[in-house]
Amino acid sequence: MKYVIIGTAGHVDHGKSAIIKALTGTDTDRLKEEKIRGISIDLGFASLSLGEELTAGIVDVPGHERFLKNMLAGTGGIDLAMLVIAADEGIMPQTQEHLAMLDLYGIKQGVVVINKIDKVDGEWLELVESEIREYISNTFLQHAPLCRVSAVSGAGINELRHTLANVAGKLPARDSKAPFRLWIDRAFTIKGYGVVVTGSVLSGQVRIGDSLKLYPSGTIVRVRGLEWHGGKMTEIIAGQRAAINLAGVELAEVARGMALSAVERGEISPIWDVLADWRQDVDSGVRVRLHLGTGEFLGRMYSYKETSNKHMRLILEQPLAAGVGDRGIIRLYSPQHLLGGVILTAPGRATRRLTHERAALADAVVNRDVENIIFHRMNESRKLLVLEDIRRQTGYLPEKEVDRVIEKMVAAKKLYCLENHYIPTGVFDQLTKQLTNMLKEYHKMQPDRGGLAKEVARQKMGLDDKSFEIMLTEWQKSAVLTVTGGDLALKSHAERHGGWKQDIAAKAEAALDDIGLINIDPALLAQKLSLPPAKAKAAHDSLVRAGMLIKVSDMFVYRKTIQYIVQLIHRHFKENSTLTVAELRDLLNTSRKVALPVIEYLDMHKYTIRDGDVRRPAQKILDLSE
Ligand SMILES: Nc1nc2c(ncn2[C@@H]2O[C@H](COP(=O)(O)OP(=O)(O)OP(=O)(O)O)[C@@H](O)[C@H]2O)c(=O)[nH]1
Ligand SMILES: [Mg+2]
Repeated sequence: MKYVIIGTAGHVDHGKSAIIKALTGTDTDRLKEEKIRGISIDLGFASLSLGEELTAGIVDVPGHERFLKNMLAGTGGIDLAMLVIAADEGIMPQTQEHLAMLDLYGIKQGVVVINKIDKVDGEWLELVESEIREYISNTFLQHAPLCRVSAVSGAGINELRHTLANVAGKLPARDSKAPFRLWIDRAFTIKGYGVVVTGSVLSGQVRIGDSLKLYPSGTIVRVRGLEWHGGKMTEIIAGQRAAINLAGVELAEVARGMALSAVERGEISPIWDVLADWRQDVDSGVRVRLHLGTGEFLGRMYSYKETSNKHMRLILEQPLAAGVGDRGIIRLYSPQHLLGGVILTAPGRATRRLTHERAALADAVVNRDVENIIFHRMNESRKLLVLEDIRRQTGYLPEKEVDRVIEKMVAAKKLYCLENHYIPTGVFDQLTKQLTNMLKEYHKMQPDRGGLAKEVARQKMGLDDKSFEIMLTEWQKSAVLTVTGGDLALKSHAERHGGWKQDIAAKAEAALDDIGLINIDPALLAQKLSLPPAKAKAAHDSLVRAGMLIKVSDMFVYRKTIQYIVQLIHRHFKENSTLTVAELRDLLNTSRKVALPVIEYLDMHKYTIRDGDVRRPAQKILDLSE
């Protein structure tokens, strides 16, 4: 069975609802006020069987200009438009306005219906029909079939049904393999069931028990029950109208204009880049109403500094959850004139310039060019992305298609795959080059340093932690660089520097083995190892990092010297029960200024324990005695 959604359109009172009643028997004007005033105010719904293999869900919209907002909410998700024009009145303002809206929403198929033929004579009818034909000749309805009916007498209704079946039958079915998506057009509670929402399923399918994401809040809800035109279902697919009983949400949290989405789909942002199709001149900064899905969203439109008003940025007052390629209608905030339509190309970025990448991305979105949508989004993000992230950037395109394209891009070396993360090869090569140059420069400036601190490099490159770590692993694997103690070095430098470091350590081993040398600062080291002063600091640092020099207060003491000192005081405690600072000073043949931090170091490391003005042996010394 194929399912399509048909939407009505046309001027107030031209007989949209009457035709739906004649076709389906359903009165779509369900509100009391609609009955009293004799006009449609809100959306109405019906089901129309168009054959054994084809069923249409119908969204009947109001024609009165005051309820245009409702018309726009109903029209966002339709496949096929039925434009109704009363024979006695002909083309009227909302006939024109609705037609423009349908066009901007990207609706491609329609049927034109001349209604109320019982009210006019044949001559008049010919006149009206030719007027209509001329009017639609340069719109998307130029090849649309035209039916003459009377909803009251029933004349032409069967022909209309056949025509609808014919046109709808040729439409490609909505993709039920794509991620699930539905814009909510009604929300209410039913006693004993709880919250129920209705809407047209734009893509994908939903089953009882599924989890869905409610946008824009992001709340995860569960599908407790499903109905299709009043009948209980276990599954509903794209093109059907659905009533969904939801668990995990209160009525106050759901309303028309929100959407239900497959959990891992949809991007949410208050700023979106758009491609606009204007029907009127607009100034940058204009306050607008965006109609998208079933919602109306307030915001402002801004032009990019360097372009015409084709590429624009939409800054909304609330975050909008949408997918790339979504189409919306733009009206002036007040008065609510139609300004034009937009196609969302991507959530906005913090720049007022239109980058080459963004312009190319917009083209790709309009052409539904999956590979280039992926490519340009990834190029600008400079991040490693997992499959989920990439799929999300493709809006509600079918997952299988997206995955296939990614595979193809990896095979063609357009994308590089690192531990299940992806990055455009060009971007990765650029980053490799950037880091290599940065290290080259650093090694030139700091030849005696082991390398550049990892964190400094990461920040300079503007990469997130995770991406940087994964790339580092790759760079180490491919021998671009080495990582030692948190420092990055080019392989050649690391080898040279490693040799030099070993050299220093070996020399230090011999030269520092002297109890007389307690505080070893870079100057003393330079003298002992005969190093030029410029290299002394780096050599000193490397000995500290290697643990050969130990920081004792603001002095640096050779590791072996500390062992000597421990032995000295161990011997001292064999004959004395206490040790004073002055005694240690004499034992070490040094000054009080040196002896004091040493004794504090011994306290801290549990060789000695302080008792008033004297020290007594602590555990580690006592252990030595045994
Ligand atoms: N004579 C005649 N009257 C019709 C015909 N179709 C509709 N009407 C009448 O026209 C009036 C408006 O019809 P609706 O079906 O409510 O018109 P609508 O286009 O749905 O109007 P809105 O939803 O308010 O825009 C009603 O009084 C209908 O009975 C027709 O074919 N012939
Ligand atoms: Mg109506």
